[in-house]
Amino acid sequence: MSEQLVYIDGAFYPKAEAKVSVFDHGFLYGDGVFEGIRAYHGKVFRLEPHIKRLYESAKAIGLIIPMAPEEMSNVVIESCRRNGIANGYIRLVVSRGVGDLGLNPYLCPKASVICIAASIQLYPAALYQTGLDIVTVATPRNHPEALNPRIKSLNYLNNIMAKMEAIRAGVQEAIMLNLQGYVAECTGDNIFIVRNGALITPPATEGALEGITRGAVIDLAKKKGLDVREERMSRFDIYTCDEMFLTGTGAELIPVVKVDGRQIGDGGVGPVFQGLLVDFHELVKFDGAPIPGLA
Ligand code: PXG
Repeated sequence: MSEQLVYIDGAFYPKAEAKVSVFDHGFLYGDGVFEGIRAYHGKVFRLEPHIKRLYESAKAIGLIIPMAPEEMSNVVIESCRRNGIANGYIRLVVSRGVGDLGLNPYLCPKASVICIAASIQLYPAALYQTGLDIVTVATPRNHPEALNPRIKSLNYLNNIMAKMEAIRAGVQEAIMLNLQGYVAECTGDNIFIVRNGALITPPATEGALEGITRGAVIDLAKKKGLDVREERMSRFDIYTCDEMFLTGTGAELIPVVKVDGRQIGDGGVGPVFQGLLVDFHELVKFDGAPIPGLA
């Protein structure tokens, strides 16, 4: 295949020339928002909700995106088309843009839009069969009034610190609690448990991003007739649940079999998870915005 092309502010550049300024406030301050999106079978999965979340994140931080949502959708589709990405990962970034060496975002005249269409593999394939062993970490999820976790901002230090704690503890992922001590989410994934037959996930108000994969799983579970609840969750609920799994664009759906050294359920990958995984793989076959020539 020819060289990867990256979209930056209206034009496509070969990977080696795809550069942004060191004065961009996305780089200097983590001032910006982003989306991680998947393409499956020549279609961009749930593109519209991703674009909606991007614009909401931007609005929440007072960032004006210099194009309409429809145009942004076309940037994503065109990035996939030009790079021949039928199955892959798209990173869409809107940064505050170039400014000076001060915090003031009002001195950045124009936000920058960047789109990278590539591939991703987050966890080794074997972990999807055996399940993850994870821990709760001491780093709490950001307070919503400091930096709301519903904003998918370029400032991921809160999650990165938690991820470091997990890795130093010898596992791959971390459960982050909110400041009240209730379960929020993992560093880049939402949390689901199956408890007494119900599928439960913490509500966004407990400090979780409203994940697109989470939304898809909720839709699929409701279609199956499962009792789905967005409910405050404590570690007790996790320790005593029957099944647990994580959802995210990168990870998709991945089972969890051990938390804080405690076996979850019977220690195996559960039937509710397995059913939803099959449904998810079916869903991505048709649910998406077609990429011309690849769909
Ligand atoms: N919570 C957080 C904090 C996230 O960053 C999710 C939940 C899941 O949301 P989606 O919409 O993806 O279902 C995310 C998303 C990576 C990577 O490289 C991380 C995400 C997405 C794609 C790649 O670690 N996080």
